[in-house]
Amino acid sequence: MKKAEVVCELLECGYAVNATGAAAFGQGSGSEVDTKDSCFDNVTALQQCSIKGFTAGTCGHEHDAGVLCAAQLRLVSSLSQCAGRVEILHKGQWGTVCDDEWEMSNADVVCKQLGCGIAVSAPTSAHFGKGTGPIWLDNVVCSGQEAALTHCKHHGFGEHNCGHHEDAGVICSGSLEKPRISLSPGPEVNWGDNVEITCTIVTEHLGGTFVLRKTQESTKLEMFFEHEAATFIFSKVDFNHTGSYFCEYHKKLQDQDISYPQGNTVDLFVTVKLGKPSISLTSPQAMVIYSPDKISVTQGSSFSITCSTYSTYAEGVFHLMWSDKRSSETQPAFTYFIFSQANFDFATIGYEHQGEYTCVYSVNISSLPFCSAPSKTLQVTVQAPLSLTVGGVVGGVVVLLVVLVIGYLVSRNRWRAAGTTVQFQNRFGAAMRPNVEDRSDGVLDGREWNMHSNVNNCRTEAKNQDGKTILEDMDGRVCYELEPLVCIGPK
Ligand SMILES: [Ca+2]
Ligand SMILES: [Ca+2]
Repeated sequence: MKKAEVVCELLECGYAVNATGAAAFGQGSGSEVDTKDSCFDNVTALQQCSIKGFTAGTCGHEHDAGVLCAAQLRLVSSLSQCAGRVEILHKGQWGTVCDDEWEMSNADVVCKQLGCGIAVSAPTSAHFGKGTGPIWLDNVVCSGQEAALTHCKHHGFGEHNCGHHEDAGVICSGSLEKPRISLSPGPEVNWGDNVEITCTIVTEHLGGTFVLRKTQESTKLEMFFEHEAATFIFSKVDFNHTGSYFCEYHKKLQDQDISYPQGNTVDLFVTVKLGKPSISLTSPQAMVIYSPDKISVTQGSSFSITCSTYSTYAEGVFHLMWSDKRSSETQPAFTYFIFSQANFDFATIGYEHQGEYTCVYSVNISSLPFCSAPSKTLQVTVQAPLSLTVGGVVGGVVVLLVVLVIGYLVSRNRWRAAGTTVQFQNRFGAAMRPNVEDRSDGVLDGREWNMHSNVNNCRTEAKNQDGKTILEDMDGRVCYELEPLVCIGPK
C-alpha cells in the first residue's frame, strides 16, 4: 500500500484505495521491470529511479502490479462531518461537484468512501450553500458499488456546464443522531397517574415528525413538531401502558424522507403502590383511645381495632392479620376523600384474643389484587379482671380510689383542655385536612393530618423522648364525652 500511495501521489490521482497484484487490471505487454524498494520511498525517489531507468524483470505479466487511487473528498458547511456540500481535491485544489444526475447511488458512494454509513439524502441545488473554486466533476453516474466517487462515470476533471448554485451535497446516516427519550415522573408510576414521554432530537433539520412506538406493538403515536422535542402525554395510565417505548424521527427534505436511527428504549412500569396503614385500638366502653405498641386488656371487656390509611385507591378492604392464630378478618373500608378506615370490634375479649395484630390495606384494580405492607404490630395481652385478683372489700376500695382519682384527673383536664388543640377525629370524618404534599413517600402513619377542635374533656398532648408530641395512653388521661372516637395519632 505504501508503494501504491507513492504512485497515486506521483500521478496526482489522490490517495491509494487499493494495491493489487496478479494482474488484477489485466496483463500488460512489452518489457517488464524490477524496481528496488527504495524507489518507492517517496515521489522524488520514484522520479529519480524512472530517470535512471529500471532493470529488466523476469516475473511474467501474470504478476503485473496495480494501484487503485481515489481523489480525496470532504463534506463542508454542516455541523457533522458526515453531511454537507461535497468537495473533491484535485491537483492540490478543492472543488465542488455539480448536481446534474446527482442521485442517491452517488451519495451512497460518497458516504461509504468517507466511512459515514449509508446515504439518507442526496440534496441538490447548493443545499449546503454555494462553494468556491473549480467545479471538478459533472454528470457523475454511480452504480452505488464504487469504492470512490472518482471511480463513477463522469466527464473528466474540470469538464462541466454548471454553476456553484448547482453544488451537490449528501446527508449520510453517520450524521444523524438517534432521538433521545425521557419519562416523567419516572419509569415506575402509579396506576391512574399522568405520564409524559418526551422525544428529543439533535439535528439541523428541525420541523419533522416525532413518532413514539411501543416495542412489539404496531400502534404508534405521531406528532409533527417544529422544535427539537415533542412530548406525548398519557393521562390516567393503566396496566396496558406498561412496556418498552422508543422514539423515531422523520424529516422530509427535497422530497426525500430522512429516517433518523431508531432511539433507545425506556421501560414504563405501571403499578399500584399502597402506603403502610396505621393501627390503633379503641375501647368503646371505657372510651379510651390509644395506639400503643403493646396493650394489656382486661378479660371480658370490649374494644375495637381501627385500621386506617391514606390512599388514592378507594373502596378497598382492610385485613386485620392475627399472627398467633395465623388468621385474618376482613372489613370493607369506609372512605372519605383519600382517607380510608375500618373497625374490627371485639365484643367480649378473652384469652384467645391475645396476640400480635397488624393491618393490611388491599384494593382490586383491573381485577388484580394489591396489598399494602403491614402496619406496625399491636401486641395485645389479656389480663384477669381486677375483682378476681384482688378480693372483695379490698378490691372495692381500690376501685373506689381509682374512680376518685380518675374523677379528679378528668375535672382537672376539663379545665385544662378548654380551647386546646386536640388530635383526634370522629369516625365520620368531618373536617379532615389531609396533607396532600406530604404523602409522596406513601407511608402514612397518621402524622399527615390533624383536626382542630374545641371539644373538652380530651387528652392533651405530651412529649416523648424525641421531643415529638404524642398522645398519652391508658396511663394518662381519659376522654369521656366523644364517642365514637378514633385516634389520629401524634401531630
Ligand atoms: Ca443542475
Ligand atoms: Ca452537466
